[in-house]
Amino acid sequence: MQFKHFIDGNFVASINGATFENRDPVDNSLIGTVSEASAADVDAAVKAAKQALSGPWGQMAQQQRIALLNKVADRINQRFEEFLAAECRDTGKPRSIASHIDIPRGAANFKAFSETLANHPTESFKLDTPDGAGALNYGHRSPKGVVAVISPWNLPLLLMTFKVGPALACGNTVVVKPSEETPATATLLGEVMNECGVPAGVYNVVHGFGPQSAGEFLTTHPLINAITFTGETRTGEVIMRAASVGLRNISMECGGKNPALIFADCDLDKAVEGTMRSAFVNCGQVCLGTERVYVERPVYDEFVARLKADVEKLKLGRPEDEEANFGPLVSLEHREKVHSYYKLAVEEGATVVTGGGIPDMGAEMNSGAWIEPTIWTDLADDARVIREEIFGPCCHIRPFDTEEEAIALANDTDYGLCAAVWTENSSRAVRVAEAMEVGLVWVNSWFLRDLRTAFGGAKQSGIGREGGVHGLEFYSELKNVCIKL
Ligand code: NAD
Ligand code: 6OD
Repeated sequence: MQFKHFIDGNFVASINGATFENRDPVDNSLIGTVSEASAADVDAAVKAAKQALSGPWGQMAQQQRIALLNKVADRINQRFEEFLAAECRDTGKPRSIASHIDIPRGAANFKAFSETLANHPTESFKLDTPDGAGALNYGHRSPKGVVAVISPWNLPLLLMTFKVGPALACGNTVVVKPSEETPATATLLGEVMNECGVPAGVYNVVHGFGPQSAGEFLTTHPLINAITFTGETRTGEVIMRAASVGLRNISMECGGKNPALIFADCDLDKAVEGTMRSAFVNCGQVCLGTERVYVERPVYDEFVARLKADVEKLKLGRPEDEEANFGPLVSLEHREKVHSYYKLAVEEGATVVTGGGIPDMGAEMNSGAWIEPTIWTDLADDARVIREEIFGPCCHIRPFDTEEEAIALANDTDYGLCAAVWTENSSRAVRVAEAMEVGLVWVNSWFLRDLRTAFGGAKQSGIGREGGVHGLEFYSELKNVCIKL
């Protein structure tokens, strides 16, 4: 297979012919080659996006634009199987996960943000003036212009469309730089855009890496008006520096080291099930995933034993294996990083409750990026494994004795993306939720997402909020018009 850039409505190879390999994380076999954008390719994409702003897209009435985006959502659903196969091949994730989360949400992102925009009122204020006639103020939103979308590999279509949906709904044009690990669904979306009649240049894709490659060329391009990024905090810092030139707007969704707080008064069945999902779904590669679990002492032993038992029931296997609910990590490189933390945990004095190594997957899959789901206990609060984001299928469990202690432990981190609180006491639920220094809190649930709500992180987990009307704030320029009557 060959994954080309999608520029101005056409699939094109790099001007200099450069490519890189794309490998299947299940067995490290070659999926295909991907064009690697040079500065000239990125320039062509950005200029196409700029040009499209003054073409039919720029003239289109909001209702027409919204109708087109609804068509895009429908077309993703019609080509569901192709998107599903592409996403599973790139990431190795079980079909059962991608078919319930990644692809439906990839389509829903186009509908939800169109609806939000269509139903969002603009503000208006009548002002008294000394002559008694008054003045009318009203808010008018226009697109920001060309938006650079830099996305990661863990939920490729979902996280990319979470940004492309509102960007296009607001009338912008986009240049997307998907992760080098997962080029397929962003490319396939180019076909869908053409099939739906989205004008050329509105949606562009350039492939490549970060530094001195497509990511850097895109974020430093002077015609980019805003940059929306999802990925690691350290990458976010680099992109912020690039955005500071020309004072371009940024939206940053970055890393996390998210806590779960399990109180003795919770429904333990639900807490175990929810923590299982939050720590291990998608092989732990979810920014909202739980890596630190704090359990009130009376239920600590039982919780650890039950989570261990459930983890040991996970079935590792290929995406198409219907029994499998646990795939490989995204790449051998990421496996190396996660495995280094497994070794570090032991050096730092952890008790390995389960897992901790690389599983034997048999001759056909042993060259893939497999890793065991892992639970630790007994680490000190300042251990690196407790403080640094691992982004793998692992968590550390620690007991606590009081609500105050649990809150202090949960907040003792540089990150602030989300927290999960498990308690049947509603007063405690509100108290603890409001004390969490994060952008999102779930009480007695996890990753229960309503697209109309704000999404984003506190502290080093990000800057700004997207989702619902909050996305409109970032993706449009609000102008106040004052009319003297
Ligand atoms: P990453 O930061 O390595 O890469 C993300 C994207 O940035 C990729 O497309 C990459 O090519 C690009 N990039 C890298 N360096 C760049 C540079 N110098 N200039 C421009 N672009 C550059 O992240 P990843 O490994 O793909 O994803 C995992 C990380 O993403 C984790 O830290 C995870 O927590 C985070 N994440 C956060 C959220 C969220 O919503 N907060 C969601 C998913 C993932
Ligand atoms: O559900 C969402 O809207 C969202 N942005 C999820 C992010 C998951 C991170 O891996």
